[in-house]
Amino acid sequence: MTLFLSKPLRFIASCCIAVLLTLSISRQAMAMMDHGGMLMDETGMIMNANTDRLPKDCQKIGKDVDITIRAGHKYAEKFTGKMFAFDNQQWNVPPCARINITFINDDDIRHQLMIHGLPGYIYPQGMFHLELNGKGELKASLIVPAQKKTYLVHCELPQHMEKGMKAQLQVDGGDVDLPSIPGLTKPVRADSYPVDWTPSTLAVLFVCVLAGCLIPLFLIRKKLD
Ligand SMILES: [Cu+2]
Repeated sequence: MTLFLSKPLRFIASCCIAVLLTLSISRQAMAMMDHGGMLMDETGMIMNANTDRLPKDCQKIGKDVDITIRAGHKYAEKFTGKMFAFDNQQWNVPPCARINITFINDDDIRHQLMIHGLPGYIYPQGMFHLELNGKGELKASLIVPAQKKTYLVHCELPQHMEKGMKAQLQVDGGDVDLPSIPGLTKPVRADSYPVDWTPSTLAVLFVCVLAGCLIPLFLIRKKLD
């Protein structure tokens, strides 16, 4: 259409298009902006990121620690009976560390990285939360207190923690080891599948063992004949 417009009109039209495009981009950026400590768009979410607010027991930032945490089903392959996992199950940082996390989801499904037990006066509900709706990457930071403590790290989607997405973040070596961390700690109550040995189950076992011995012998003899 601009081909049929005069030069000044074409200039004005171009300016209008540029303004509209800028407004559109700004609106997308607005969607990514802070909504009460939460950054969100269609790919994921960052909640309670903190790069500069010091916990009460820290005079200054102890150290900048860069950590990459990957999530996905392939990291659970080494754990019997697990379906999802993080690539590591434990991280240790010094007191007052500013942890710069790169969170990568290698799966096509949603995964979260949640850290619990942080001071509520900086992190509402004591929580730091990253979430990716599918494959992707997020970067965000948090500052941990000086206190020697172990924080729960997990994915809170239904059954994801039970199926392996559980880990721990220890500050200054941590105060405890959390239970049920794949490859690291034992569960509080291990699954148990006891066999109820009744006369009938013993009889079934006896028949199975007998059949297992006699059938090969019978087949070998038939082959020899
Ligand atoms: Cu998950």
